[in-house]
Formats: sequence, structure tokens, C-alpha cells
Amino acid sequence: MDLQLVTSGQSHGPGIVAVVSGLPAGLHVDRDRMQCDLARRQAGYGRSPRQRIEQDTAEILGGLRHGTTLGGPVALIIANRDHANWGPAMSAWPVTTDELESVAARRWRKVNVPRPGHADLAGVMKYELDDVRNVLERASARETCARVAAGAMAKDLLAAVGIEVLGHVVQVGPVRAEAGAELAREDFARRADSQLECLDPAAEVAMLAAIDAARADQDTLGGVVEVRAFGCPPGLGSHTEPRLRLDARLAAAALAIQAMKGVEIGDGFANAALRGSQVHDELSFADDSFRRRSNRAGGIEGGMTNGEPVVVRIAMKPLPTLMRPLRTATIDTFEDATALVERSDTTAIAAAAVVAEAVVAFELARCVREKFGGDSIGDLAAAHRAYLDRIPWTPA
Ligand code: EPS
Repeated sequence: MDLQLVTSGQSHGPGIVAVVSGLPAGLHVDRDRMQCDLARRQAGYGRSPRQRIEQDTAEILGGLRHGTTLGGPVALIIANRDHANWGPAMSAWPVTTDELESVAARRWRKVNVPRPGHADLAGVMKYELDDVRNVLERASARETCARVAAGAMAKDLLAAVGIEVLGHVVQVGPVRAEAGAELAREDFARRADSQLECLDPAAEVAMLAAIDAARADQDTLGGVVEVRAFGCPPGLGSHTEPRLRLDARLAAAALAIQAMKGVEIGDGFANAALRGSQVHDELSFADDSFRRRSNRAGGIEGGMTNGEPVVVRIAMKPLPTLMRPLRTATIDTFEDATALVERSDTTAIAAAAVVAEAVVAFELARCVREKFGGDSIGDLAAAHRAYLDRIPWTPA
């Protein structure tokens, strides 16, 4: 059974839609988890005033009854409250000039200045458009709220087989958190006290100062997030075909998040500078289970989980919408211009940790569906139990 997600919607349209197909029947969807993740995605330090307008909540349109999946696609919508301020400018159907002029001109006038670093210019050329807004509304990272809601359901599925996926911020601009090579699930409890989904309070002070400094300069900041998946049995993903390799799939899922530009599995980049004897994680066998003596591989060997925690790090570029805009040229008269100044986030790095957690959870849930099948969550859990009975591995 293939787990799939389709999203739809514009940043200032009526709402963002997600349709998730391939969930087994009988899965209890944790409403509080979904709401909590949606709120976490909005809450990080450095986000734009837009977040004071939005209060993301998923309205389920199909696929659930009394909180439990029925086996068909789950459809949901997260309303854009800001749509009330855009109305006719973002109407799905034709509107009159009078209706258009009832909203602020900057909302309905064609945008002819593409922003460097954004989808704007290639998007208008590729899709034969004469208004940058028709690109930017869909390119916007507002869409990630749908992936977070879908990821919450993926986490519910993973919980049924003992897998937990947790993300955190490890770098903001040049400020790095203390590396915690041996981080365990319990360590993530500290995240609740953070304004940046960060586990290192001392580094966070410097991170917050860096964000304040960037905001004062009307500039933006990127960073690095890390996602860890605990409880994965060996054998999610596969070495047998390139498209099934888990590291490749996680990298694709990670880079499909707006503004993500680099991915590392385990100590991928640091390992490149070392010798093999310093890199590969030695094996041991104790208490009926294979273990690795270290986890520099980040839990993946040969395109499959190896039974250690999966570790994925993702680099985010500074957001390209700048309050002090960069130079550009217009798409109609080709004259020098300055880029569109739109309200923007100074950094969305905390949100990135939540979104990264969601997409890693979704990709792992896809692997779980492939490996254990089942039309119901009971069948899936039984297949998982039978597999663990067969292999010489027990969860840590
Ligand atoms: C975004 C621009 C900002 C962000 C938005 C993504 O929106 P606006 O232009 O309305 O202020 O706040 O992110 C969200 C609304 C969200 O919920 O993540 C962009 O251009 O990508």
C-alpha cells in the first residue's frame, strides 16, 4: 500500500488543503498532536506578523469517523484567516473591477518584480504567466501547514510500531548549538522551554540575539535543523533499487521543503574527511540484539535503516523576501527595479524543524506501509510483531 500526500492552495486563498491516501483503517488520529504540531509550526521566534492573523486548525473533510481512519483518503483544510483581507484579489472565480478595487491595490495589481532567490522568475517563464503573484502564492511556505497536518497522522501510524520522530534547531545563522551525538528521546523534553525548538539553552540566547540583529538590519537568517527517528527496526527502505533507498528518499523529502538547500545523513560531511576505520560503526551482539557501537552512519546503511536512530540534518537558506530588497528587473519592460517588498519572516528556522519532523515522519510511514502492508492498523501491527520475532534485533 502506497502512502501519498497531495496538497493544494495559495498563501492568501481560502485555505491550504491536504489529501492523504494509503492510511490503514482503524488508525486513531490524535487530534491534540495535530493541533499541537500546527501551533508549533507557527510559534517560533523570528516569524512575521502574519502568524498573529493565522490560528491554524485542520478541519477534516473526509476519511475519519469519530477520530479513526476508515481506510479511504483523509482530506483536510486549514483555513487562511488572512484571506478575509484579500477576498476578490484571490478569488477562484472571475470578479468585477469594482470588487477588485474594494481591496488594497497592492493586493490585486499585477506584480512585475521577481525576487532574487525565489521561484518568481522561473515560475512566470515556465507557466506563461504575467503576474508574479500567480507563482509566489503557491511557492509560499504557508503550504507547509498541510505537510505538518499530514505528518501528524504519519506520526500516529509510526507510534503504532514504536517509532518516534523528533526535530530540533541546531544552528541559526552562524550560531551553532552544542552537538549532542547521543541525544535520546527524553532529551527532547527540553524543547518545550525553547522559543526556537532548540535543546541548547546557552546557544539559544545567542541565536535569539542573532535574529534580533538581522531583523534590525531588515535582513533574514537561515540555519540547520536536525531530525532523529527513534525505534526504527532494521530494513525500512531497500538496497535493491535506487528509488527505494531511504537516504535518497529522506533527502528528496527534506529538499522538497521550501528554502532547504542541503542534507546530511548522520555525520555525512564530517565523515568525508576521515578514514574508513574512523567512520564505520562497529557491531556488537548482546541481549538477543545486534547493536552499533556508534552511530556516525545516522542509522542508515545500504539505503536501509540499520536499527540505530535515523539522523537527518537539513540546511535552510536565509529567506529571499527582504524588507531591504535586492536588485532585479521587471518581467514586462525588463527595466532595472528593486524586488517586491512583502511582509516576511526574519527567520522560519523553528518552523523548519517542525516541518522537517513532519516530512521525515511521512517518508518513514511510507516505508512502514511498504514493509508491513495491511488494510487495518491491526494487520500492520501484527506483521511488525512477526518481523521483530524473526530478526535478531530488539528496540533499544
Ligand atoms: C511567506 C511569507 C509570509 C509568511 C508565510 C510564508 O506570509 P505573508 O506574506 O502573508 O506575511 O508568514 O508563512 C506563512 C503564512 C505560514 O503560515 O507559514 C512566503 O512568502 O513564503
